[in-house]
Amino acid sequence: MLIESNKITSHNDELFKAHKNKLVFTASEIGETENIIQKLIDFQIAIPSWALGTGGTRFGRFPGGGEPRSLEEKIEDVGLLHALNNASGAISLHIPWDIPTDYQAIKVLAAQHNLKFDAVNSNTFQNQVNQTHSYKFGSLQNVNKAVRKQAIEHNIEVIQQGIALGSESLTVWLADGSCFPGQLNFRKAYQNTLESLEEIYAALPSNWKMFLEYKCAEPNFYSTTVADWGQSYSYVKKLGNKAFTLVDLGHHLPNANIEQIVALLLMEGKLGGFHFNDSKYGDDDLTAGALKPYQLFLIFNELVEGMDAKGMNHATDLGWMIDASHNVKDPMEDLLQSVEAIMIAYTQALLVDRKALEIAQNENDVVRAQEILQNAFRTDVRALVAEARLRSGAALNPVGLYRDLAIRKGLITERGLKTVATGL
Ligand code: AOS
Ligand code: ZN
Ligand code: ZN
Ligand code: ZN
Repeated sequence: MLIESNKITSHNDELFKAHKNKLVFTASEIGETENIIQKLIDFQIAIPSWALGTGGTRFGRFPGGGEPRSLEEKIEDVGLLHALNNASGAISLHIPWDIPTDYQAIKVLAAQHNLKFDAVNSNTFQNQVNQTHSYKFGSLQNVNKAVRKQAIEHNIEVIQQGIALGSESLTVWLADGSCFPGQLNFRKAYQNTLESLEEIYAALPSNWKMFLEYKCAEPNFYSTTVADWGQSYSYVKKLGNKAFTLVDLGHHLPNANIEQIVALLLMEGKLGGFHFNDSKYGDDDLTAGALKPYQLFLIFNELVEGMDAKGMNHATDLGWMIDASHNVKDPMEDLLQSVEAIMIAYTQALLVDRKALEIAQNENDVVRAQEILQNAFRTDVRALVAEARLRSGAALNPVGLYRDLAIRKGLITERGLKTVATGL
């Protein structure tokens, strides 16, 4: 299924007048907008291949139909999202869920949709068919060397797959840990994991990055071997300058100050990228910005400040990705909403008056500092985000157009009602 460009044009024509009025008003409030709009046009957020099917919980799954049945169809879905918002120009694959049969054809298909291949993800949290050893008691940490070897080889295989596709980073998320006190020698689990990661790291091409994602709990509920940013940092610091920490917003203990974590990792040159989502309890993987838009803004505030201080390119120097999927929404609409929330938070962070904030901080003017941040956060920047889409040929209202074109209905007609996306 493809969206014809005249459909986007007539959608935009219909909304144009109201949009222009709003844009003029926004510009009158904030002044210079051209710089911001260009930054928004450049900013792309990768879509994880596993988010295109309905998520689920361990209690049930309620698929909505028309889900992608193959890697090709996942690429087509991300292509649809990108056509609607021009901000989802990359797909992140999970191996072995997404192994291509024909690499050249897959690359051509992705290019037709203007998509790049973002980080490739390894999977040592599930046993795969025909696998010799089980990951029941962990993978890279395992007390059994043969299990570790199998997991290392899998990661190296994922790098090879990524090279073939033109990806330039590997994300490692480990479910490794323990469920009960006494089950694991923490120090030995750490050492085994480090040695395993070193072998994987040695297989990285020189232009590649390795992201080590941390997570406080789940599926192990007593300890996790890469449980928090400090632990991830301690590994990536030892591994070398191609290794970085990946922050998944849902992987922290309640009330963690994620923006401070982000600021310090960035300062240390060890922040690699993000998995955006939102949560109330744990790794809920809800739509980004659905619950805590102010937190999302505060994170971007640190990112913009820290990246600018280092002269980094906002669009390319960190890995931006969504990691969310849910049970009750159309996954495509959910992803459009996440991208929109991320773009809004980024735009608001660009509005922060840095000079005034610095003065307020140096004068210990707490009230002024808060007002500066909240003024930016409370500015309605949606017209700027929409303008960036308009200028790049995407839709002024992506979810609206998705619904008007009945895209889900079209996908169900094409693929059937009872489809199960490969993967989770
Ligand atoms: C797991 O909780 C992590 O967030 C992973 O990044 C990701 O969700 C997983 O690799 C997909 O199965
Ligand atoms: Zn994640
Ligand atoms: Zn997660
Ligand atoms: Zn998550």
